[in-house]
Amino acid sequence: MRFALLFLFAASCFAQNPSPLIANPGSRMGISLDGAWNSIVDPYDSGVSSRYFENAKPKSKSDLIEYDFDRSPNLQVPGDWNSQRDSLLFYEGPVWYQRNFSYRKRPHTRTFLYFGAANYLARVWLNGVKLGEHAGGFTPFDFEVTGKINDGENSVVVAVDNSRRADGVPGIHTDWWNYGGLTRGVKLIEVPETFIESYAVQLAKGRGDEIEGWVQINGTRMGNADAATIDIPEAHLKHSVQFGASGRAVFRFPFAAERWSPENPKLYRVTISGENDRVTDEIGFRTIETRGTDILLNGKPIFLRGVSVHEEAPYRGARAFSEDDDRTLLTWAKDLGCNFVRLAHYPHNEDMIRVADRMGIMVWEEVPVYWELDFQNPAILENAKAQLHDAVMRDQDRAAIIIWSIANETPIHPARNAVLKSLSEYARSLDGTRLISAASDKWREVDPTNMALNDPLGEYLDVIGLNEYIGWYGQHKPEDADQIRWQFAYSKPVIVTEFGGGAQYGLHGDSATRFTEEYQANLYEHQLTMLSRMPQLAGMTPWILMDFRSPRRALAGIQDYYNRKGLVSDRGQRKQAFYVLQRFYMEKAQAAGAPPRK
Ligand code: GCB
Repeated sequence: MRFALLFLFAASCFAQNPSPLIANPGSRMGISLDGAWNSIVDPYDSGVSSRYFENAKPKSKSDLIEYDFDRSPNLQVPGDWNSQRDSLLFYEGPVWYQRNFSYRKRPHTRTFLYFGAANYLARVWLNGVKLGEHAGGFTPFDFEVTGKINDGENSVVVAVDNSRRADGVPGIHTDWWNYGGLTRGVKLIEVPETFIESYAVQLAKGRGDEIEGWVQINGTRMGNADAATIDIPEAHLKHSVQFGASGRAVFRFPFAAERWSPENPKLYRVTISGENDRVTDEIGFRTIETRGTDILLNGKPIFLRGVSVHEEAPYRGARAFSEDDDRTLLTWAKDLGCNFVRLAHYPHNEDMIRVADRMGIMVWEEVPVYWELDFQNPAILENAKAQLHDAVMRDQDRAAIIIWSIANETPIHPARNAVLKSLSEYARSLDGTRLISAASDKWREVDPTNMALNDPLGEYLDVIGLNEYIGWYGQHKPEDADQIRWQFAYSKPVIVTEFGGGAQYGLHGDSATRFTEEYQANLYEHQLTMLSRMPQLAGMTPWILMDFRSPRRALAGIQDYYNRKGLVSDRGQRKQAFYVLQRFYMEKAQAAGAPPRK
């Protein structure tokens, strides 16, 4: 009973909106609502009782209304609020956004209000009527507004609250900036009455010569809809399949695709049509699997030359959101010699994955199941599942994504083990074509030169992620790494998903002095010596490409609220360690016979 009540409470707190999540929104008829929105900062959360959502105006001079969106300052959307106004840099709490827009209704058209992301909790009203709520700061959501939108003038109000919460995912503690706001774009999307909601078109697992997938339609004519057609004109391929009663068409057909790879990021134009709707996408085809301790891309072992990346904008200390930001970060990764990035610690914006697809960079995508969460609370698993679901639905057609990661550095205990087991099973049920992983830092020192990772989570994963900071945190010096050996409880491929140390760009000294570029470069030298001897190593994503804001990093004059473990500063300056890793990756690439493409 107690459990049932808890669950009900949890479900109502984190109710994901019931609206279908429209895939590939960029290909849809859309009206952008980006730009300047009016904003009211509401630290005492009084906006609901004061009915800000009505956007009311005094009707007479004696009317008392204690807010006025029109006279309130603007915030740019997309964008976090923290970097737009000095007084909001550390702000955590609700901020109300409002804007007017005019709309022309069209017959036989359904309209959705689509948000790329809002951190963390968003409550949304259209013309004073509540559309719903969404929890989770990094995944898209939409609301159908077909019967609610006015033909003419409209007002949309969104209360975005980035308060950290014990029942949230992530929870109270993170090592990144809690950027709040409408951090990604907002738009109206128009679709036909019966439309293609989502689809998966990928090479079948273990088969390089067959496409496997499904198309889901949504609408009034689902029961008697026609066939779905998958059309790949360049390959003269057209395949039709009947929709089932639930509006789903499942297919499998032969296709000898030219494979997507970092050396040849080939994308095909694919058109999916059904009923009166059609969607076009650019899709790459590749296989990804493991064999023993190897990761195989298109059937061949590949070493993942990676780096970890936060969704932090180069040059401006803000949440990244634009294709320009994405391209800058991925170009730096490519210059470093990478063929792989770990997009930590939450789903980055959709364009990031599309740019990676085009640039030929493989991607590890992650959900923010990070550090200690309240794993006893059933709401945590439901929330994590919802975020994973929405990330998979958004990105499942991107060849670049090879790994879904379900967690980072979570403490070992039975409730956590059970939650992550469920989450791994859920990930496989959503997408059986990719590898499942998670990063663990729960290794132990067997003796001063032998380290062992024995996290029971390993049983549920295809690939083991190891975070270790030898030479930075703990007693070891960077040089100690030369003697250290690793053993793993599971005979699976290992990616060292984090190692590194802090350095302030331009700070020089000897290699024993913390925060100098020399310290960091020396640490990388010794780490790379150690990792080269790691028997199961299939790749690495050192921490991290670029310095990023973090409220935990207070050391004045050096950190100034930035985590300085970047290989590149937040202004794009390359530290010495960048070149150490670059040399290592160039050698790796040459040994594999595939020099990295520029
Ligand atoms: C970690 C975390 C990462 C931190 C990093 C650090 O283990 O996974 O989010 O930023 O260490 O710099 O301490």
